[in-house]
Order: sequence, then C-alpha cells, then structure tokens
Amino acid sequence: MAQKFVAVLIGSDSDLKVMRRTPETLEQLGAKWEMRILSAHRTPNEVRAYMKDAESRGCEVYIAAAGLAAHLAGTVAAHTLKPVIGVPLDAGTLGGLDALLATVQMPGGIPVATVAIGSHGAKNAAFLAARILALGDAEISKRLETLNDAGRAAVLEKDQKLQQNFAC
Ligand code: RP5
Repeated sequence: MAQKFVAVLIGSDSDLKVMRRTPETLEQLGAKWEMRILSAHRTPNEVRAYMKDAESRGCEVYIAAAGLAAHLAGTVAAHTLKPVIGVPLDAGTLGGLDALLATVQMPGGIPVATVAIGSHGAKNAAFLAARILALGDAEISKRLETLNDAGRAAVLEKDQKLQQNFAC
C-alpha cells in the first residue's frame, strides 16, 4: 500500500515565504508530504485533477493556504472526505482577516479546520496534520511526544533562568 502523506497546497508562489514552515515542520515530525502551487481561482481544474491523483497515491490529509479571498481550502474540502486544514495568509490590506473569514466560515457538513493567520498557522497546520496521521502511525506519535517534551523543557529552563536573574 502507498505510504500516507500530507498534500500541502498554496495558492501562489507569493505564499511560499510563510508556508515553507509547513514542510519544514512536517519533516521534523517524520510525516511524508508534497507541496503544490494550485489556485482555487486561477487553476480550478488542476486542483481537482491533482486531488484525484494524490488520493490514489496515499494522500490522507490536506493543508491548503491562501490569502485574500481565500477559497482554496474550501474548494479542496468540497471535493474530498479527507480532513482539510486551512491556513489563512496575510496577502493584502486587511492583515489576513479577509483570508481568515473566507477560510473559516464554511457551511455545515464541509469542514475546514482553520488555524491561525500566517506563520504560527503554517506551523500548527503541520502539527495538526501530524496528529491526524499519528492516529495510525506510532513513529509520528513518538516524534510528536518528543517535540512536546522539548517545548515544555525549553519553557521551564527559561523560567529557571528568569528566577535566577531577577530574584528579589
Ligand atoms: C491568493 O492570492 C494567493 O494564495 C495569495 O495569497 C494571494 C495573492 O496571490 P498573487 O497575486 O501574489 O499570486 O490566491
């Protein structure tokens, strides 16, 4: 059987500056991925064709990122029963609020799990996709646990330093 992977779609190459964080994080988590530039507005037929092919090869989760009137995640969700994670991006004059609303306000029955605007969302989309794959993948589950422990240790270490440096 084909290895399960995350398909990361971005609406434009101008999204790459922020969205490169997603594959970087997926790599850290040991999740297989591929990334494509495909637009809900400029290449709607290619979005559908890619999805059909990706699912035949083992795509289990989608991450779709776009700015402005961000319809990419919703379009993907309309064409699949796989989980879809939407990353709204700041690409215009409204700070990403336009993309956030376009991504999150899906009609009932066609969900898009929407993460934060921008780079934190790009990172969390990877974590959420990995959590989904980890339901059936012990290796990814282990990596999530290790990264979680590392995050906890880093905060506790900083706190300890703070206590030492600012002791009353
Ligand atoms: C969206 O429009 C893209 O996802 C991008 O965030 C924004 C601007 O695209 P470009 O005009 O830079 O290609 O569809």
